[in-house]
Amino acid sequence: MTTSNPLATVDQDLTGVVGKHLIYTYDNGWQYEMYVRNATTIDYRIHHGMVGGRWVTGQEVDLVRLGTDDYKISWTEPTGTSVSVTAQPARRRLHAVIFFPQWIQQHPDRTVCYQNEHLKEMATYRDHGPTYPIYVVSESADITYLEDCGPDDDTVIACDPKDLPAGYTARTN
Ligand code: FER
Repeated sequence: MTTSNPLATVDQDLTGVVGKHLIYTYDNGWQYEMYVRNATTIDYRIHHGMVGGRWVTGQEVDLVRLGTDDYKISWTEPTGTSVSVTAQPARRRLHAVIFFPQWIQQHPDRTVCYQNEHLKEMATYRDHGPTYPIYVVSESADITYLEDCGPDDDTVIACDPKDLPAGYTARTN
């Protein structure tokens, strides 16, 4: 699908975000890790929060540049959760709106896995619902760790969060 870009006046140079690996903590305490593999794909791990322990590779996203240091990354998960993240890597801030289907608010544990190995199960849960009322989470975050790994590196997000070395998410730079 070709998506029309409503921000055609902003130079769509994505080099300020593609290849970036970030660890961030939302103001509500939820801690996430994202690797922007390329202009259409992210990998991520969730370290703390409602669905802590969940991780995903190769999630397709819509990525646009809103301004010099402002990028919007939006997608819908196989679970039916939709997410829109506005990232400001240079400012080391980020804001997300997460739209959880009702069944995830009721049973968050059902999504805590390496999702890529459970896609059929996720589709069954998603189709069974209930979807509504949607649980909307709107939160800002501080980026506590930021590095440039370059694009399409399979080693950045490659294991379960619980198998990471001690102190992995506590590193700051
Ligand atoms: C994020 C917020 C939410 C994020 C991912 C999600 C990778 C996904 C949530 C889910 O599917 O449960 O910042 O970054």
